[in-house]
Amino acid sequence: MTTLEQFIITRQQEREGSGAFSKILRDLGLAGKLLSFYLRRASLSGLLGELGLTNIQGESVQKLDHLANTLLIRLLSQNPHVAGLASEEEEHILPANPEGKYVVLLDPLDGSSNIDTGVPVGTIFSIYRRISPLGTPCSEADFLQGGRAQVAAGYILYGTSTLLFYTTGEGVHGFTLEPAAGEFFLTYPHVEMPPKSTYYSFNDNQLHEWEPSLQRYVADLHTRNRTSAKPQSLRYVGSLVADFHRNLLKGGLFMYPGTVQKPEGKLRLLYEGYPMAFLAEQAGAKATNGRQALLDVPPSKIHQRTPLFIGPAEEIDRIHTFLNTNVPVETL
Ligand code: AHM
Ligand code: MG
Repeated sequence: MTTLEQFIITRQQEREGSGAFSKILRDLGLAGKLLSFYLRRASLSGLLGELGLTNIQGESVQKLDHLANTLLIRLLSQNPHVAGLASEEEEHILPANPEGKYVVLLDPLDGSSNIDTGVPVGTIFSIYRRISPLGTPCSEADFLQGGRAQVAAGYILYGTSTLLFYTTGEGVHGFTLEPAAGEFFLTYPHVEMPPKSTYYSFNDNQLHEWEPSLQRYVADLHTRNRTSAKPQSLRYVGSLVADFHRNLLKGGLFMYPGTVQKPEGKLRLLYEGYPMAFLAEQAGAKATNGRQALLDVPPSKIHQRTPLFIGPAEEIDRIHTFLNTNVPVETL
């Protein structure tokens, strides 16, 4: 049995790393343990419901959103290796330790609409090596390096068990929290997404607002299902971490496209898009904005939004064929 800590330390020794990066991952694991503890008792501890504040995204802040954000920021800003943080819940970047080598981006509690109902939610993280000079306060440019510059990304899923999945560019590895021991154990080494889609996950309440070529793709998906020996099933939780995680293990497409009104979609490029795209590519899958690989989309601001298409290469390529050519209706 390998604990997260042992796994991180072994990898650090192999790379002759300084240990700085490992300590950040360890803190993220600690935050995961604490948040898992609070979430499981939330309805008993008066932690459900709205806080009465609105965040930078214009969304109502839930008490647990606030708790997760505060806990992660406190924990990580005490870490001497963290130069600064950016959070979906914070308007501006938060400089931490000028001597730190890394910056961390967070979606502290993803799936806010599910928080009060006992449905799985998650924490998403992404880590970059700073580009501003050591010894100075970090700058926004450290956070806007683009998806390919991520040195690590991952998520913690608070579901039937608490899982931590991450990548440092050497595959995706998953750990399960054993609450009795208070340790994450390696349970999913080298995760690959199955190449065939078993599931599709999207909220189609705005389908009439999607571009016609994407509506044609959805019609194609249903048509294939009518004739296929193995039709794909709809599964949509409404928590990106949970939806992505299921699709990662079982093979499935997740998409959150833009609409005529909001072509940029809902999800955030830095806090949700890039980290999930890094994990997807490392698991042999694809992630795009419908036009290009998401990791190649240049960022211009920290709270930028993006359409997101993520899943097995075959399914994503099919979507691209629809989006980028005019597939005649009679082929459907
Ligand atoms: P959040 O960060 O405020 O929780 O919003 C992001 C969430 C994702 O987890 C999920 O994929 C999506 O919003 C669901 O949106 P919708 O309710 O429109 O289907
Ligand atoms: Mg989110």
